[in-house]
Amino acid sequence: MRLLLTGFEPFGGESINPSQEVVRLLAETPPAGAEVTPLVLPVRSGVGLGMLAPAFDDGDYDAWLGLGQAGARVALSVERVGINVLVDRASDDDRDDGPPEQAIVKDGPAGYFSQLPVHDLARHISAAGVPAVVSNSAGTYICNEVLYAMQHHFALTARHRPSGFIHLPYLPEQAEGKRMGTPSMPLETQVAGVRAAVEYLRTLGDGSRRD
Ligand code: PCA
Repeated sequence: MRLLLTGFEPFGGESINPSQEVVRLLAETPPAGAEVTPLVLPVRSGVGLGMLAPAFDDGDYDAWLGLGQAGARVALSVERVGINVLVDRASDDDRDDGPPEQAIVKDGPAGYFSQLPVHDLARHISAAGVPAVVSNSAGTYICNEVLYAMQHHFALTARHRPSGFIHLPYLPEQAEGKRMGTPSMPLETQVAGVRAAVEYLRTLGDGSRRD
């Protein structure tokens, strides 16, 4: 299985993003039977359709797994759905009705499910000893955008690819200095969890890739 594994650059004043570290480490020592190509994306709108989808097509990968940081989470969160909403947090537009929001794809479907069996995947990660849950919201920022954008891209071309998204907790060094009780998870544990996820994707087999 040839997997495109993506993470994100640090954002929101952080100097590290767990997804970037996990992607790097897993690409260095991938699980047997998986060829892992790492790609670290900038945290800005438009990156899903503008950068990630073309990179996937260029490499003609069998599968895509996106990773990103979700600081409030206590476990690896296997995302069920991407919705057609983008809230531009980077905007400094100080409006009474909150930050401006827009559709990711104008007149696009309201949402797309991940093309992964999310419960089985979360169970598989948990069985490897790493806390994992199914999440019903990937938020309304760039991680949600790339999940939506990739499924839209596959839908337009009627392709089935094992593809989905996992949110990762903060690393311990990120939680330090934040509000007491801010959850975090050591990097080795996060890597073990994503390794289990990649192994699970591999067991889905090449037969799950359909054009
Ligand atoms: N997390 C953000 C964007 C990049 C990242 O790592 C999110 O959850 O949308």
